[in-house]
Amino acid sequence: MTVPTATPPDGVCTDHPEGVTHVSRIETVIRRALAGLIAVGAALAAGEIVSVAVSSFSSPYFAVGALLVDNAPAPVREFAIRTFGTSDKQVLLTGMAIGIAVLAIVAGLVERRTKPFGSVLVVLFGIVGIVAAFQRPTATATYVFPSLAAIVVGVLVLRVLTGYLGARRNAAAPEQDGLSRRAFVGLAATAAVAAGGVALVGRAIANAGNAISERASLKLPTPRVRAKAIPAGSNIDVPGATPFVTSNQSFYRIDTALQVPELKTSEWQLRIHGMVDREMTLTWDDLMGMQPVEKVITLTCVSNQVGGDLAGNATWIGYPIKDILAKVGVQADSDMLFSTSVDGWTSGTPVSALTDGRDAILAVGMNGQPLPLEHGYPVRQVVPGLYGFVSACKWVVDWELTRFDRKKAYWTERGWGQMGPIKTASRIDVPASFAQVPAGEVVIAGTAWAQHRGIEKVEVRIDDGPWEVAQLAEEYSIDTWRQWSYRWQATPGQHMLYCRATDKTGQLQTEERTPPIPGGATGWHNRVITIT
Ligand SMILES: Nc1nc2c(c(=O)[nH]1)N[C@H]1C(S)=C(S)[C@@H](COP(=O)(O)O)O[C@H]1N2
Ligand SMILES: [Mo]
Repeated sequence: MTVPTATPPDGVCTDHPEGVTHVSRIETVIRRALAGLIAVGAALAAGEIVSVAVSSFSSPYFAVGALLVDNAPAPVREFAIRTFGTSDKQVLLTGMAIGIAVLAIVAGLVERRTKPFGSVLVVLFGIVGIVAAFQRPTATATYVFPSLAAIVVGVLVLRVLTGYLGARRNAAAPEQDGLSRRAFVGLAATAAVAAGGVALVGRAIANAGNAISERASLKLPTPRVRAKAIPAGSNIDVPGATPFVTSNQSFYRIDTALQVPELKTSEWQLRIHGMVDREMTLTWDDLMGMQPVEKVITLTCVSNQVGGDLAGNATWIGYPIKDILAKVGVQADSDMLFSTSVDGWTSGTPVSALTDGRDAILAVGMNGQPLPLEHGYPVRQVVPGLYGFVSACKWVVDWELTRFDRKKAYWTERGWGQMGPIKTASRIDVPASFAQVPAGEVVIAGTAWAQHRGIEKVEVRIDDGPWEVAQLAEEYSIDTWRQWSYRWQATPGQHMLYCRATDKTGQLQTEERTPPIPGGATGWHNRVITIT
């Protein structure tokens, strides 16, 4: 940075009849840093508003984020999910914002009249945005515009705020800002307010008449046959126990989407192609002309740790996948349904699991409402017995019938398994970890699942005692989880509680502790509590 050797007091210098300003070193640094921040903020705002016109997926900020998500090495991703859980996206976006702010300050500090390093940095950011936007599955040539707008606005604002554009050049100190303090503050405030306003207006336009407002008034089709009623006995009457049906608000959410796709029913299509006798494209109206079914199915994520809560049970409304596959005619040597989401994520589901008679559905409703946007609005897949990463494609828009030896889906490409059968699991929900409970009768309660095989038995062990059979809640179906409880005469002291389940094929839950990757965690859940 060029700083005048003798720093006169701030303000207008009386030596210069033109009113050229001298600025102290510290004020110069602050001005430059602010100029960089405001310029880059304005650039991002410009990118966002143009992306409203192009496509939300063309936003340079989110495109760069998506690029990071899709290319994060497996250990980094594992760490992020373990450490931040489902707030990993917020953490990434915040981290990006901090990184960008630092680079923006640098850009401001290094900008010069004839050596515009800061502007070059802004252009480089923009180019990264363009490259990232073109990686989006929906990219078209127009995806260049948001980043181009960001570049133009960023460079212009930076040049103006550093006084290199539109302000009088200071002949005595050509690298010094030619702006008076008042002019700088006025321009900086104007640019900051304008950028903020543009960003807000962009949000508002994007939200008007979009999928969110459509969903609020969407009428779900009425299934002719409702799901079997949930018997009262499927819920256990223990305070703190996991409810049999998970509300949409508390249903776990796992996906790679930094921006929840906003797809309207009128924009939704499912193209079915590949190893089929008749290619077909389904629209929302086509679906509405078909017979919906209603099913209660428990979903589970392969990333769930022993004792973890990445599982949920809902009543789904949708269309049997096997009926749709029958319409297109799956060729005999096709063994995989390769599904693609509108955000580019893919899953590969064994055709056998979709046609063997189980309730695999193309779902449009969840617990009596249209799918929440984060759970796949308007259409997703739900397949009993398989982990979500091989089966539960949200925002699904493309089905290719293919073979496992020809294609690999998103997570399989990143080191996870291929077929994804759900492993038998059981967990203790009550009492809480490290709870202090008075001696006497203590109810231990939990959840167990082995979707599409069913839960036969759950056993509980206290410390090194014998395994005792727990009481099972009434079974709804083999595709749903099952609650259990055990009454224990607790004696004072610290105790370790264990549980394990046996599925209906007679297979006992695996004792050996293994991590979630590649095919789901194994091991018996345990919990330490203190009886007082
Ligand atoms: N488009 C898309 N669909 C997806 C995913 C994803 O990342 N993108 N994740 C899958 C995984 S790993 C799981 S466990 C389930 C979770 O569904 P939920 O978020 O509705 O609970 O969605 C599946 N469908
Ligand atoms: Mo998952």
